[in-house]
Amino acid sequence: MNCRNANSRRCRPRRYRPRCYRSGRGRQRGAALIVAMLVFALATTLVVAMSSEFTLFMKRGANSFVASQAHAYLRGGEDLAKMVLIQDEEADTQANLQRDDLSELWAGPAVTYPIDEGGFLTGSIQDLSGRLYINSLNASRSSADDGDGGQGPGRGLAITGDGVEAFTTSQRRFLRLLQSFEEPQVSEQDARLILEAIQDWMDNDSNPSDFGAEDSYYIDAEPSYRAANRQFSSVSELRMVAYMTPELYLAVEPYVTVWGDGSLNIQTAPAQVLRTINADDRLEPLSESEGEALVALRGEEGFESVEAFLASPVLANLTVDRNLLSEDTDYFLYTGQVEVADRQATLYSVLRRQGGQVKTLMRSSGAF
Ligand SMILES: [Ca+2]
Ligand SMILES: [Ca+2]
Repeated sequence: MNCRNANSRRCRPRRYRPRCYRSGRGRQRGAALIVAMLVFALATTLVVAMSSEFTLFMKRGANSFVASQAHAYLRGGEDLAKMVLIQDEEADTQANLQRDDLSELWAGPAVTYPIDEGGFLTGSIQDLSGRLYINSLNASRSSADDGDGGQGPGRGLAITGDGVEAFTTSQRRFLRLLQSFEEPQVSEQDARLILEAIQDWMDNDSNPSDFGAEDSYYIDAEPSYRAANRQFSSVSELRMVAYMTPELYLAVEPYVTVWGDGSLNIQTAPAQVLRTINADDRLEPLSESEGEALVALRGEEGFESVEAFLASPVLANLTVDRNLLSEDTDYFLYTGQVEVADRQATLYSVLRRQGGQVKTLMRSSGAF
């Protein structure tokens, strides 16, 4: 190069350029990479979130479908139970004998049906009149023992310390049931307290009886609550009543009901309930062996009649109130269980049979 003119542009020394200035393109490429990574991360997050949402949506849909399918099977089982009960009523009418005992088809063991999708449907029927009806426990003697099933408006008596005659037939049977368990053991005095608390729970005032319990008692509970001041709508309400321990509730629950008219079907009642039928002047239950003897005497075919039941060796020498004893029923419990897609569901249906029809009074997957 000819550099005769030092000022010539060509002859000027090159300017020093900072190194970082020289790598400007590299910086831009780095920034672009970071942006690309951010976009990728964002997109990945969105895809994962959408995938989770979609999976959740699919699971919800599948759960809803399986639940609907399970419910449809259970309702089908309930319809089948109604058909069986209507057939029984027709057979009773033809035989001119209104009677419901454990030899009849409806009372048979649970039948299990396989279902197409895999899994099963099973169902059974129980007589709710084989249990003690607790919604008559609030009735006074004047309204309960005149044959109205204890559903009169009368307030129960203040009973703690009263004699046996103060109690209605239903109340005596309930007091005996409370005392009939090997575990937990309940004394007659404690049984009276529980009965009194039940009466306060059901009556329409907030004035506690001598040993009962009203709002003033339950307000101290954690969380606090109030007495219902109405009849029980579910046996599970008993858990809320004063002095009813969880252990005693579990013992009592299989033998009581809120459905019925107060009559007790001697043909279907289990031994524990039959033990509540004792001499009128006794508040203690029959012994365990006496209860088992009554079940053995009943056999598969049942007692010939209520009179034959009262004349049985266990009861023959006792004065027992014939009132509220029956050998037929209008109230049944259908229990259905189904398994679909490895998921199980249960349905309890309270059924009332009357005049050639069976109506569903309540459906529940839990307490009834
Ligand atoms: Ca029948
Ligand atoms: Ca009350």
